[in-house]
Amino acid sequence: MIDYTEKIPNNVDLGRDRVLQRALEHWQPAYLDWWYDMGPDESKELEVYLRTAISVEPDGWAQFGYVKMPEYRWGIFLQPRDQNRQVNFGIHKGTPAWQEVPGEYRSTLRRVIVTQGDTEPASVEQQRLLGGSCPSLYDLRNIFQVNVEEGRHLWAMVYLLHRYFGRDGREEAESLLERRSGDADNPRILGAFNEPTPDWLAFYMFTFFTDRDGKFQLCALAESGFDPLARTCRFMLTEEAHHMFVGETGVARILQRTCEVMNEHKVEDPSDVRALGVIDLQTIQRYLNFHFSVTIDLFGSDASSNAATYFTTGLKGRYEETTIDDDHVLKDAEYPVSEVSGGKIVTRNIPALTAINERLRDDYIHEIQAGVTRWNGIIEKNGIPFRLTLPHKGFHRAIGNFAGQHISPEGDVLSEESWNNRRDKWLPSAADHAFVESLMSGRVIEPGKFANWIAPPIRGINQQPLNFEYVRFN
Ligand code: BYC
Ligand code: FE
Ligand code: FE
Repeated sequence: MIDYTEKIPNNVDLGRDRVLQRALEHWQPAYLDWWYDMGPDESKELEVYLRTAISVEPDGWAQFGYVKMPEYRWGIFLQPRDQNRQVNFGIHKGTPAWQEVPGEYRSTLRRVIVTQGDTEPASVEQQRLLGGSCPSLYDLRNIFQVNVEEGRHLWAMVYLLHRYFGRDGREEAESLLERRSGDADNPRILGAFNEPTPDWLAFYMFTFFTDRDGKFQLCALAESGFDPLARTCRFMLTEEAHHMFVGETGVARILQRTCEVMNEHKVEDPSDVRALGVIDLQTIQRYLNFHFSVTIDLFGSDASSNAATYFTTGLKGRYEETTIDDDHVLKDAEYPVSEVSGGKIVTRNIPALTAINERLRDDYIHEIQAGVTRWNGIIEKNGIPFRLTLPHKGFHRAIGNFAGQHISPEGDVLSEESWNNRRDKWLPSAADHAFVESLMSGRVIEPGKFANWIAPPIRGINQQPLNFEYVRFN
């Protein structure tokens, strides 16, 4: 059970470790300063209908109620410990899971935890201005829910840094509050977390695509032989599901609304669609291309000795490691990866250990494809002959084998010039952004009302009606 009488709610018996508790209580005001500075703009006084974790059990962990966000009870919640848990892969397979950090893996593990932790506040920074253009109170509440939970994910990593990494850990925890998304001098660590999230279509795409990278990375870390990391990530995954729900249904509602308007007015041409105040399907496809490509970069290089080390040493597993039917050591196994050779994309096998990143990316793409198919179901149901497609994996990549190549969404290898000539057909242009922003120039905050460019959701939050006052402006 979670102790809410403590200054920092937790289920790790924080009160018994005074030194750690004091260190975290020292970090807490710095965190709040960061939240005031970089959290949702002009949100301090709003009362938001949020869920808060009250138990770490999978069923009924949450309680709903109005909270001012700076008063949200950010805490430290780990899945309960399994006394018999073992390291399930790599060279230490079969030995008891580690309760302390093995000395020889200290810096590698710290780096992985810092990289994970860095993405959490980055996403809050990326989204901080979106409240000013929300399409409804329901959506405003959802983005705030996502933001407070990303804040909690930062707490989750900071706890590990403070508890297990001593002074270096404390310094890293401070740096996590100092880097800034998109900052020229002190940016966030990974590429996608320095991209702007300028509008709500970008936000829904981000929570569908990029929060799902979060899911897959957390799943891989939830296999870790370092048990506190595994237990932390398991609980974070219960929060992640809602973020991806917000993204998938957000895009679905935009598609639904666009299709309705296209049918009602019998228009197909993107400029006619835009003239009716909804987002044309071609622009949605371009946003999809952008978010998919920058997100699959987050999985790292196709062939990565770092990834091989993480796996071999038991620090980071594969997606659903324990259900995979193989030896979990992968000494002689191979895995196919693609690259450009002689002006064509070719596939060849490399050692499975170095292809761990690629395998996780493929697992991710498989799940993404299922979501895109569900989106297409909406367009199909509306009788419109248009389908969204995932671009080729090599399209618009900055990391791995395809970095520096010019690959079309269909997977053709192009010259730089010919790629540049078609860029605006494939990725959102300045004009696309200007159009989407023009639709979202104001916010809709009357209970039960929705902006013209998005359909209402099927149901409200926690069985509340759609015209519920999800956010109170006092
Ligand atoms: N941008 O050997 P490689 C989430 C660097 S999202 C910039 O392939 P590795 C969330 C790399 O650091 C989940 N740099 O890398 C979502 C390395 O640098 P060095 C976040 C990049 O280590 C939404 C070099 O390139 N969690 O939670 O195998 C909202 C060589 O690369 C990038 C994690 O990522 C990039 N995209 O793999 C809120 C889990 N990619 O050594 C939250 C922790 C690579 O040359 N991170 N580089 O200096 C990891 O496991 C690994 O760091 C990565 C990279 C999989 C990301
Ligand atoms: Fe997160
Ligand atoms: Fe998330």
